[in-house]
Amino acid sequence: MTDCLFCKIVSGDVPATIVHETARTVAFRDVNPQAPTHVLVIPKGHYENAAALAAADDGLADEVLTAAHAIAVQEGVAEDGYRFVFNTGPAAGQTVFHVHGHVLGGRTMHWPPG
Ligand code: DGP
Repeated sequence: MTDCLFCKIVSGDVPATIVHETARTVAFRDVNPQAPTHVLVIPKGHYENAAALAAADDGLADEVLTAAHAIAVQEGVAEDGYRFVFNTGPAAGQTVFHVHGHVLGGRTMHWPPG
């Protein structure tokens, strides 16, 4: 999608700090980190939200999940624990409508989230 910020990160038109990449996923550091580790994992293809990604039903959602755990290991937060969050829809706080999972770690997380 030409008008999508994260599609522009995939294409290299918008710079980002890439920390992990596979054939169909890419992960980069969040510009406004909420934890010592805050990485966004996305499919390279454009899907509006987690529901659309799940509906793709071609294993891509699994690849995003697998990438998230690989990032947590790479960032050194897997052992202590990390959070993997998809804000899905405006009421949940989604502001960028190219599906992205937040990998958050490196500090104690609280529940319930705000
Ligand atoms: P969400 O609120 O779940 O849609 O999360 C969107 C995230 O995207 C938010 O944590 C900030 C991040 N973000 C927004 N613009 C940019 C950008 O240009 N570069 C990077 N690296 N992250 C961005």
